[in-house]
Amino acid sequence: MTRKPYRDDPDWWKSSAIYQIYPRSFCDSNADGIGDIPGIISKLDYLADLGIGAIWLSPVYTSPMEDNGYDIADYRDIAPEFGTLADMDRLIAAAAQRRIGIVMDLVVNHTSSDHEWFAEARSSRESPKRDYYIWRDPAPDGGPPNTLRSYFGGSAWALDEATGQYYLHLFAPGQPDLNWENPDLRAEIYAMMNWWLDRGIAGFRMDVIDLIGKEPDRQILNNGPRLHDYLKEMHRETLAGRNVLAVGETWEATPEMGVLFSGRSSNELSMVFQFQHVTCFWGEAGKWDPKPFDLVVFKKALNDWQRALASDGWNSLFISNHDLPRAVSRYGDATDHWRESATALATVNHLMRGTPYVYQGEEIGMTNAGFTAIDQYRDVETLNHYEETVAAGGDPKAFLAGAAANGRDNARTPMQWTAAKNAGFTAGVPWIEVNANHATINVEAQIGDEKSVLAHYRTLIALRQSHKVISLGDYIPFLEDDPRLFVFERRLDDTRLVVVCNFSGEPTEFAVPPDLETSGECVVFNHTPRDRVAGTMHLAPWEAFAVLA
Ligand code: TEU
Ligand code: CA
Repeated sequence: MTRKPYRDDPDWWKSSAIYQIYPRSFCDSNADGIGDIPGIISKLDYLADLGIGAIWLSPVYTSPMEDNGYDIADYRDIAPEFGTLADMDRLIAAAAQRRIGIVMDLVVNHTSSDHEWFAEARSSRESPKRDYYIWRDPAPDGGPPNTLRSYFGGSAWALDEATGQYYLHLFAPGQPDLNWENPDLRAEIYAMMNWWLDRGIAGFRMDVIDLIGKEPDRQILNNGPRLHDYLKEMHRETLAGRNVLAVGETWEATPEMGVLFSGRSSNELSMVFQFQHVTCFWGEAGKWDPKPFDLVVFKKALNDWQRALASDGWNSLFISNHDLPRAVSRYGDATDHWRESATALATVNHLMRGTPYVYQGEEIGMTNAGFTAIDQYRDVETLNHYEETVAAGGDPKAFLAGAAANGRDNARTPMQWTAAKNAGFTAGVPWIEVNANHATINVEAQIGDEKSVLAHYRTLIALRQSHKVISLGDYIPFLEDDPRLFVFERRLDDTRLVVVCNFSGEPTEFAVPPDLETSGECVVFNHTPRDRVAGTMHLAPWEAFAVLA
């Protein structure tokens, strides 16, 4: 096997898979019911064996945890429930020994209201830090300055009674938005980023980064006029000359914008997380109102990004994260074809062009939480919207159905390590319920099983490292209007990789287009190994395979 790419290669992230850890739910070392950094260190051999090149660590900084750490009170220290700065240094070093980088979550659209900047800013209108945040006078009737809504429900403006002005919070009231127009604020953020980079981290995942150029008076939030100026400045001041990965979370990015963020001469980001393949299945009332899955719509979203970034720019490939439902529940069939659909989804996701991300537990096919009552939920977004819905006379049952499909806690139940009590996640009482199906879906049950979901992920990750056609080859979609088949080809010089997947629970006939016919080596499969793609093929439910020629 080729040596795993690492930070001695500037493009290491093009042939690596990145593993996302949601620390609160990964592994608890001290029985307080909350996952922590020593717990992560204890699982590094598991992650090394999976073959990943880096860990994206959701926030571990000091925080009152109103939004599980996405509300940061001190960017340069660690929340006590997660550990200490010394633990963090140990994690960086222990990961580096295994050629695994640590990518920190950078949450700089907002801080916690407990951050010292905000305490100073709200102390008086004359405070030198006042302008680090976004303040407006009340409307003539004393109400909020405009109708902007928070993503977590309610007005996006909160009144600070002492100083008589409103501050902007696009998320919870405890998450005041920073004012990126202030150059001193920007300099403080870059200094903090360099402080972390100098500690040896491998890069940043940048939370809602497309919001930092907002113009709240004009109700412009995403992709504000100065966004790209800020990102270029940030790159110059922090990332330039270091072989680090920078991935921006951009909910509103279109494929054209993807090139602006990640193109060679942009000097902004390595890549962005785009969400068109997620939001295309949200209804009129948004995520609480899910639409049924439609493969043609799904392929169009993904294929459009593949096409737009074919010669410049770079894609992130992901089907789940800590804000989304579990992939096998959302896109697959967790009931009747659990293993087949989990492996099929992984096959297409990992074999496209870009950098694949694996969200903790995805590699063992973890499923949605299955919560039916509001008191099972912990997520601020879900709880706030529930209250808002009920207060407005909405139907709580309908809301709970939406939350069961798309609520963020689906991804936040504890990692399922074993069949034992609490899934081996904690010896204490977990902060959120463990999914009952840990009795059958867990790491221990899959670790020695060649047919497991886990083994399939290991194979896919290794293939990317050893075959340039996967990391760098062109992407050519086939049968784009077919409602069941997800088929594409990758090509690099004379090497071809043909990827075929039956995205349905029915046996399906596949009439191979003549220009796709090939024979070679079956490098990955979830049903039967196939070395020929030709004629009319009969695919089993959720069958997926790839042939290298
Ligand atoms: O998420 C941004 C975001 O807008 C969505 O996740 C949002 O929470 C919702 O699902 C859309 O309806 C990022 C983080 O990933 C998330 O965990 C944080 O809560 C949020 O930013 C605030 O920092
Ligand atoms: Ca703990």
